[in-house]
Amino acid sequence: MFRKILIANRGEIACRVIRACRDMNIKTVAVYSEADRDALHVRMADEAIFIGAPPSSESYLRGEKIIEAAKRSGAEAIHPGYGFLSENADFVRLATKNEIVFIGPAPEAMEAMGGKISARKIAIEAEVPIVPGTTEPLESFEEAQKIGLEIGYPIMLKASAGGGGKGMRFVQTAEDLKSAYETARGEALASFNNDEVYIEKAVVRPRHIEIQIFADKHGNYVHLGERECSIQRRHQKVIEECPSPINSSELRAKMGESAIKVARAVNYVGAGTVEFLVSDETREFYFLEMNTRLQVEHPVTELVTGIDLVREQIRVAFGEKLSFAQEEVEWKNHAIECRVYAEDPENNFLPSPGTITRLRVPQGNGVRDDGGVYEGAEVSIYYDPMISKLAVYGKTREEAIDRLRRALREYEVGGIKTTLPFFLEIVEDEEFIAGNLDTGFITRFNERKKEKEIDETAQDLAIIATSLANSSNQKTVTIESNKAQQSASRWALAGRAAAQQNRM
Ligand code: MV4
Repeated sequence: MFRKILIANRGEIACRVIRACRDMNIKTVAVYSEADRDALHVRMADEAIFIGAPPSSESYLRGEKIIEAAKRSGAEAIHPGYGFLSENADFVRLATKNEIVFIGPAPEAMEAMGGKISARKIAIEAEVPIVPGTTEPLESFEEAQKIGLEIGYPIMLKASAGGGGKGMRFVQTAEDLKSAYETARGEALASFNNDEVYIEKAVVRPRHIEIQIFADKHGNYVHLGERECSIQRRHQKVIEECPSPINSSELRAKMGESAIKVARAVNYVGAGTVEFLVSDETREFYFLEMNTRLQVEHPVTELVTGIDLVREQIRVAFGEKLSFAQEEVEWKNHAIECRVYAEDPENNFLPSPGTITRLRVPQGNGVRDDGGVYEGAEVSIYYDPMISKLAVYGKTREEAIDRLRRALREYEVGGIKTTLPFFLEIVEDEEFIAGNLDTGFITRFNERKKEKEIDETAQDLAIIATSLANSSNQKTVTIESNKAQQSASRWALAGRAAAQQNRM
């Protein structure tokens, strides 16, 4: 086995990988930027090497500096985590040239899945269903018009180089096409330096369900089931779970088989994720894209399968066979993960950097927290503000939700704002509890919340009106109605009270 691995990442995922290495008796090397001198991953690793200024373009994205650090420390392999260099084919080539093992797939597999159009072509070859649409970039607006009519509205315009919803437009009718076409291309060019866009039929109220796959260098392929990721905010996942509330063992087997077909088509090695859109009505599924890395939400799969994905990645990269066969994979219990961010849910999820003055992480039955911070640590403005992933499991979805609520209540973070209060509201939401999860969930959730606030304000006003009518003392009434104005939103007030209680 490897004796030393360099982790080319930071935050919770760097800590996660260091823990797996420690399990396996492998020495660890952290890299860090100026902003991360005191970061948790630096404290946890056996060694740490400084790689540059805070902006990731000057540190965590500098392939040559990281290779140099690996050579200097004698690390035989590099684990990239997610983000940063994890899907950079040139970095893989640079590592290979320097005789360092990249823990992940070959650069060719990465490139094949890097573009959405290229990925769609591969899926067709592999006889896996894709969302109906084009498999070449649109040449002109006129062509878009023609195809739009053929496919039928609504349609989606998507950037070939896209990701994170950038360069993506939902187009309801032919009249909206012109402006959508222009803005999608403009956004694609600005974000990816590539203005290629293509058309997909819009799937109505789809679910986003992905399949975890794994392959070794000996031609063995397995799938580890699905993760339901339909709850997204601005195309960022917020909550992930397994099984999907619409899971059946039949659907899982079918989607798993399709995911393996896609992976095989590019000779994939290591951990990968194949994303699908699933129609809520028909349960039909369509290939969307493949992510050629370990994903943020991998703990959900670990909790239900009992397989350590990072350990398996390391074993496979070393050349060992998968430690299990498909028939041995069992799914037990129900797992749910929340991404805890240093963001203010009461202020449009604005990042909330600063020093964590108090930290109490939930524990107990069915709770796992993958964190990247400690009490006294600084959440910097330079990187993704996710501070931890709170994952829970229970025998049933109900039990998992009960434990999630308990864990969220136990969680205390002081000094910065976090998304914990937002999750506390979601676990109480009837639609979430019912498992009615689709792409529109967060929008509907926000609308329900607004309605509730209006209701409560109306109730407040009714109480004031009553007291007005009943009161003979004019002065008291004035004070009360002032109070009512301040508390235009009882929810906001409750939030502020919670903030004062928990985080000061
Ligand atoms: C779609 C879609 C409907 N039809 N594609 C893809 C990337 C993801 N971030 C959003 N994507 C979507 N692609 C077709 N053909 C709807 C979405 C979508 C979505 C998907 C899953 C979860 C949340 C979502 C929110 C908005 C749009």
